Amino acid sequence: AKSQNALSGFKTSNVLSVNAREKRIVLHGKVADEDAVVILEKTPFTEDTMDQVFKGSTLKLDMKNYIYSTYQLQASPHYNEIKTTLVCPATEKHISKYKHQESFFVEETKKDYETITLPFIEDQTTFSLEWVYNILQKKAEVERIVYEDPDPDTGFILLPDFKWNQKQVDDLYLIAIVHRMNIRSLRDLTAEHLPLLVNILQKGQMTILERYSLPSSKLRVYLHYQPSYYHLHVHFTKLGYDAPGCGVERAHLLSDVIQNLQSDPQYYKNRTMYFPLREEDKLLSKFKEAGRL
Ligand code: M7G
Repeated sequence: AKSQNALSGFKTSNVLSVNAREKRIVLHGKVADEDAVVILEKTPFTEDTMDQVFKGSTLKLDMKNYIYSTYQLQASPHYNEIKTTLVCPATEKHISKYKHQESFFVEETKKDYETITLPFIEDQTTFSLEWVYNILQKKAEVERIVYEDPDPDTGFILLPDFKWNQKQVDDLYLIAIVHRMNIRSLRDLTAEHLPLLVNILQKGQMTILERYSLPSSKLRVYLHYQPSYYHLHVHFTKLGYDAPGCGVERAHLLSDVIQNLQSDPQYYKNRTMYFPLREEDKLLSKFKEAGRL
C-alpha cells in the first residue's frame, strides 16, 4: 500500500544515542520546523519466514578461510524492515529521555517522597498523560486493545507496548493501563488496591496464554519505580527477552507488590525506595538541592 512518508523531510541535527548490541539509533532533528525524536531499530528475525530468506537475494562474499566464510546478504526488503518510532513535536524532556546519560542511585525515604518527589510530580513537570487518556477513552490504539476489563475500580486495558511490533513472541511486551484515575505510582498503592492488582495479574496472564500461547511461567510482570508516566500501569514482558527497564534498579514484580501489601497495607507508603536517575533528570536536581545526594 502506498502511504505518505511523514519523515521524508526529516533533518537530523544530532544523534542522541546509539547501541550496537540492540541495533538501535535515536536521532534528534526537525520535521517541518518542529523538534522530533526518531528511534530506528532493526527488528528480530521471525522463524516462520526464514526458509525464504535466500530467495531473490544477493550474497556478497566478505572473506573465506578454510571452512569459514562471511557474507553480506542483501535479502528482500521484507527482511530489512526497520521499526521506526517518531515523537513529534518532541519536548525537551523527550530529547533528554532518549539521550545517553550517566545514572545515579537515589535513596527516597517516605519523607523524601512527600517533600521532594510528590511536589515534583504535582508540578506537572513530568511527561504528559495524553496518550494514556487517549487509550482509556478509546481515542487512539483502539484496534490494538488485546483485552479490557471495564470495571471502574478493578478494570484495565491490556495492549501492546509501542516498543513491540507484535511480529514475534520472542520480544513480547504488553502494558496494562488501569481505568482508575489518580494512582500515580507504586507509592500510592495500599491494601485497598489489592483486588485491582490481583485482577491485572490473573486476567493479564490468562489473556496472554490464550492469545499468544505464552504461559505465566514465561512472563515477567512488573511496575517501574520511578515510572516516566504517572498513571498506574503494569509491564508484561517475555522472560528471556532483555526488555529495557526490566532490571532490578527499576522493576518491581507485581507478585512481590501484591505480597508486600498483603503483609503490610502501608508497605509502599512507608518504605525507603531506591532507583536510578539520569544526569539531566529534573528530579535528580531536586534531590541534590535537598542535600539528599
Ligand atoms: P514507564 O515505566 O512509565 O516509562 O512505562 P518508561 O518509558 O521510562 O519505561 C511506560 C510504557 O509505555 C513504556 O514501556 C513505553 O514504551 C510505553 N508507551 C509509551 N507511549 C508514549 C506509548 C504509546 O503511545 N502507546 C503505547 N502502546 N505504549 C506507549
